[in-house]
Amino acid sequence: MDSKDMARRQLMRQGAASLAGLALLHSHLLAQAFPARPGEEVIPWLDQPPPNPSGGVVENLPQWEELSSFLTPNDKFFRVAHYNKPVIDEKAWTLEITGLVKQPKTLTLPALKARPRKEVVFTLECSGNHGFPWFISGIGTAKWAGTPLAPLLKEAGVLNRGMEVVFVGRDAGEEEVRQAKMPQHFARSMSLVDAMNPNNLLCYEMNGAALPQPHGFPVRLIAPGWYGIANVKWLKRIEIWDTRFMGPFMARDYVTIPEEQRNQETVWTETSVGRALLKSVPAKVTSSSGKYRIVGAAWGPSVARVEVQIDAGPWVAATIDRREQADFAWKLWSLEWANATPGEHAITSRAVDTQGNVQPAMEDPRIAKKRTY
Ligand SMILES: Nc1nc2c(c(=O)[nH]1)N[C@H]1C(S)=C(S)[C@@H](COP(=O)(O)O)O[C@H]1N2
Ligand SMILES: [Mo]
Repeated sequence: MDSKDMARRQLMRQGAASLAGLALLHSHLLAQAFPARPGEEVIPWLDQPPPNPSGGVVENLPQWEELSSFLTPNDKFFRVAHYNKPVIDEKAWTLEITGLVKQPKTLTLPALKARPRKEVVFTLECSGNHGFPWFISGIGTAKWAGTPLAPLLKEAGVLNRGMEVVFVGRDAGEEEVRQAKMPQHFARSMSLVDAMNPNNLLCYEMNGAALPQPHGFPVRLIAPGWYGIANVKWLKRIEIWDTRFMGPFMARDYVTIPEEQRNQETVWTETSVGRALLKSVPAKVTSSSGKYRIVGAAWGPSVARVEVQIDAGPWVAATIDRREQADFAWKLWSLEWANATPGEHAITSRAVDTQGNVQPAMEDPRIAKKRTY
């Protein structure tokens, strides 16, 4: 992909008159304190992404310039659906827990809601985000609520040989494997150990509202720390298996293949998309009474700090907003841009984790040599 997607170009012109000519986005958002401030103007990026060509698979991508709150409102949250988008009658809906269990279960929505409730603030990113020039905002943060998965699996009594937990959605499409065509439900799996993680929720609420239909109504898996693909929507069945599950979203479409040099040898390793990685973006530049500010987000495991580079200048530490934080949520950051000059500028951010690992640049072989997005 193009490095411009990370180093956003930014046009600045001298004087309030010409600034007024630039688009002012969503002025109703300006009332909020952070990351938007009263009276400030948002200066749109020059390198806007091209139109979304995905034909309804990826929908509702926000513009980064709209970022104005720690939680993403439901109607601004991106959506991905690979098959159909089932509209499910909650009264007829049940969730089955089946396969290698002593006590198979069939749960209704009221039965799930009667169980202990837990909330998690989790930033959900599609692993394809930043894999295409048009796909740079496939990420959002919500407060998800539901009931923990692990106690239900315990009650069902997973048999000793059970090692894989397969989450099956109600949505389905036709798949072809070696000339054999078959309808398949959307499905993803996790090892039993990963599935038993106490953070995983059978989620029925998003930001205080019933889980919206496009996000998986009535119930989806929320697996904090995992890429979007693991968070199966429109849940229908949970199956316990004694072999690895190899569906298309495990072993075909959502795989990562980096090319590595090991001594004199070139090696390609293929793994299934799993846990979120360290990333950041500059989201927007604002101006207020002649002062410029850069606001962005950083996410992935244990972000410690964020640094920003303007054009070819030095890397400067941004300030992380510590008011709203959660283990599995993005961190919002900002940087006052002193001595901003008129003209076009490139702004790049990088996150650094608590171990000192630095988010790789687009030119880094770890990114540049990936054979998949
Ligand atoms: N049943 C089902 N679940 C699914 C998908 C899907 O197509 N069907 N898409 C996955 C992908 S690729 C992503 S990125 C997330 C997106 O979640 P959202 O639509 O709530 O943003 O849902 C995941 N869960
Ligand atoms: Mo995704």
